Amino acid sequence: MEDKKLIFSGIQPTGTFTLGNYIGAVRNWGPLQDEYNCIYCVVDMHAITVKQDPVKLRQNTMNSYALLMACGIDVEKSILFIQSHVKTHAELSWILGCNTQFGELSRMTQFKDKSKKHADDVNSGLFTYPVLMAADILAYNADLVPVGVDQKQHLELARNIAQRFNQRYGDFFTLPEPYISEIGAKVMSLQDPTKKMSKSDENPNAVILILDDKDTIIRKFKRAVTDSDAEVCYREGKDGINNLMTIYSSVTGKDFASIESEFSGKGYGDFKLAVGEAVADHLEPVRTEFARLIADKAYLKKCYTEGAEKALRYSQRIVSKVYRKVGFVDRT
Ligand code: ATP
Ligand code: LTN
Repeated sequence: MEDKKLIFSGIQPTGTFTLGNYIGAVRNWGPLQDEYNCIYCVVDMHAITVKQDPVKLRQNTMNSYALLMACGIDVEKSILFIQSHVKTHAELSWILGCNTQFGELSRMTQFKDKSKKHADDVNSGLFTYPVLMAADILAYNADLVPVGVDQKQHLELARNIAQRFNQRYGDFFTLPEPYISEIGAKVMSLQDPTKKMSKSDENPNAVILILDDKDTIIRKFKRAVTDSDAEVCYREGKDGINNLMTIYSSVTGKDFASIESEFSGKGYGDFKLAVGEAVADHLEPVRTEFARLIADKAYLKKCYTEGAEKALRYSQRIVSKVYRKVGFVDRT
């Protein structure tokens, strides 16, 4: 790999990607490939921190892999792989876990939220989830991690773990920086615009899936919760409209001022329809490319096998050095 900064990011195969995953994270990953060395990963090991049906998990993992490619990740330019194929992540996770405090993990808001939501299964994997995430990143000594704003706290923890390791064993890990887009870092639910749009939302109308067809997308936007005045403008308290404006801006490239003038004197109905059409048109090529890729399982397999080999080769060098640093005896 050339001497460029290294990007690492991952996404869980917990379902089809939402418009939030797309705008906040995945759509930004493709354009980074020319400027940086990029490593991207479908984090199936993270997904099993909440109950998964094995058949669906396997399907969702394949779909997620193909979706990342359909969203512009080029396996010739980047390393794209499935987390469970690369054993170094779990190995490093154990060592990092021994350098992470119980108190630090207890403060993670995602853990608090998810343990409330899955109260019947507050397993230790859910608790140590951020340690595995730190291992994903540090196994490659990544410089930058493009994510939505909800992952910022996990990244700060990854930096703290790296820093602690460096203090204890001597400077080794790069401290990773979050890379968060200015617009669309938190796309909100269409049914409750104070809540993040999430793959695991039970209400299908709250979420746009990037494989939804045009009619579905338009119907969901038409039903989006807004407010009782009728002015399309970005203002505090207008969470629903602010969210729609953010979405519209990020798929059309128009700024808020031009969106406001485009819809001045028009009602919310016209605006919602325009947002729905713009999103559906924007996602059309992703849907088409996904259908092509998912039909070619042999090609996908070749891609993820090669991706895993490259990722293992890369991370093995780093994790072997970590083993030596902590005092494990060389096997050979
Ligand atoms: P789940 O509901 O299963 O927790 P999720 O929809 O939150 O899943 P993740 O796989 O946890 O998705 O996240 C993948 C990436 O998408 C992360 O970088 C995350 O920050 C980003 N992301 C998730 N939801 C949003 C959102 N609503 N707006 C912006 N970015 C988001
Ligand atoms: N926790 C992340 C997914 C994730 C990730 C990573 C993101 C797992 N490992 C490493 C960036 C870097 C989430 O999106 N929920």
